[in-house]
Amino acid sequence: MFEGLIDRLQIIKRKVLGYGRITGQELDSIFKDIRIALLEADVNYRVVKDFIAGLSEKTKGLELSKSLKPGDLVIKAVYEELVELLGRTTELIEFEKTGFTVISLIGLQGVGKTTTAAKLAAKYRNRNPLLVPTDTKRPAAVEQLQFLAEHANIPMIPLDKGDAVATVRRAKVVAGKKGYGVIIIDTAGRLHIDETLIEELKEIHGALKPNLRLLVVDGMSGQDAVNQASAFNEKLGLDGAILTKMDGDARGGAALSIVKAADVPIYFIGTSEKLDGLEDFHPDRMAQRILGMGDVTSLVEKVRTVEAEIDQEKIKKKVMKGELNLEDFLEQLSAVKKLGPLSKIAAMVPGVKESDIDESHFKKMEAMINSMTRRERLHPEVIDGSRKRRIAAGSGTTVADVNRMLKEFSRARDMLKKFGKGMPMKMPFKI
Ligand SMILES: Nc1nc2c(ncn2[C@@H]2O[C@H](COP(=O)(O)OP(=O)(O)OP(=O)(O)O)[C@@H](O)[C@H]2O)c(=O)[nH]1
Ligand SMILES: [Mg+2]
Repeated sequence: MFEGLIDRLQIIKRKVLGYGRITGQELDSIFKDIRIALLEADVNYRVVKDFIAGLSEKTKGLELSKSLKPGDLVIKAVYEELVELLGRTTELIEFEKTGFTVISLIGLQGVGKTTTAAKLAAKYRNRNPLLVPTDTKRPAAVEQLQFLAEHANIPMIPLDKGDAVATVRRAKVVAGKKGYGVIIIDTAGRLHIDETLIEELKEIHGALKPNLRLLVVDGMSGQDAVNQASAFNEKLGLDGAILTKMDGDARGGAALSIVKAADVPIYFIGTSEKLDGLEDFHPDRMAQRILGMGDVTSLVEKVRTVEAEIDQEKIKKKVMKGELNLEDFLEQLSAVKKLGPLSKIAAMVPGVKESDIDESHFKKMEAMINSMTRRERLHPEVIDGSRKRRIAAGSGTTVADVNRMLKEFSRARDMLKKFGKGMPMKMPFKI
């Protein structure tokens, strides 16, 4: 997967890490190399343009840190842009808590819909899946799904009177009666996206509304994947994509373009013809793979640690000037949360019992701050009555909760300012 791109980026990486100093001239040459590498991997040119713009933005303040080599910072920036390009976070299927979750697999001919339907069913075997064929044109299509279903030992509903819509209606009834947890619809493919295909899919989706409409695309199809995704997205509305045949010589274009250019997140990748050849898609791990595993992970960690120290210094200064805002607080909260449950951490402090800590209090605060606009976080004084009502509604709290939180916040900020000098950074709220 992505061999050509990986090789090229390795060469660029070595060059970048070798620089003792990086000025505008070196950066321009690095950007040029990266641009070529991405274009050769068949990444969409607009995506490449935005990638370089993002990179250039991220590398502006390079001279800021003295404890890091400039090359480290550039590679970390490339890594972060790559993660961004691939969708940033891992997409997880949100299964219905009661009843069934419907997943519809759509896509052009031969991209791997039927194979992926069986793979998905096998992956979520413990959720009691049911496979549903809807390809009425090609008799072999149903046989293929039947064969895979038997092989995987997953139930499949037969085609109802050769009618796709009747079949999904029946699947709905059967699933309700027998308690199937996931309905996976395998749809018919076409050589091109035409009106009959779209109408057929609309009818199927009208009869059984999918929780997830996933486009299956051939990972080797490069930028064409973007065209397919944009067209299907516009006509049917997509929730995500599955990229198949990534075990082949996919250059990277499809995976690296589809999220940004077609606004479709990647849920899974197909990595073999076999039933277990379906992997969750992790943007960060994929970016590590593309940039050359191991060393990139430790490099990024190192840069992040130094940057976190710099941030802490900044926060301390803000505290002393009484300039702490709710955005800083939210950042602190998430940083602490990464360490584990707050109650466990606080319990390490002598004299504090685990039961003294009210986790829900922090969760509430986080929800409230998350429901604020950036302006409100930076300048809490603009939060008036109607903003408070909106924040309360958005975070599932009450206006009284918002008032309490704001009051606690300003009291803590003022106190910290008074006593801040020489004091270590503490949670600005009582626990
Ligand atoms: N190597 C590899 N082959 C795959 C993968 N996914 C599917 N295939 C193969 O691709 C071919 C087509 O797969 P199908 O599942 O029949 O594709 P389809 O989209 O259902 O095709 P139609 O129903 O004709 O539109 C088969 O030979 C599969 O074995 C994958 O992730 N890796
Ligand atoms: Mg098929």
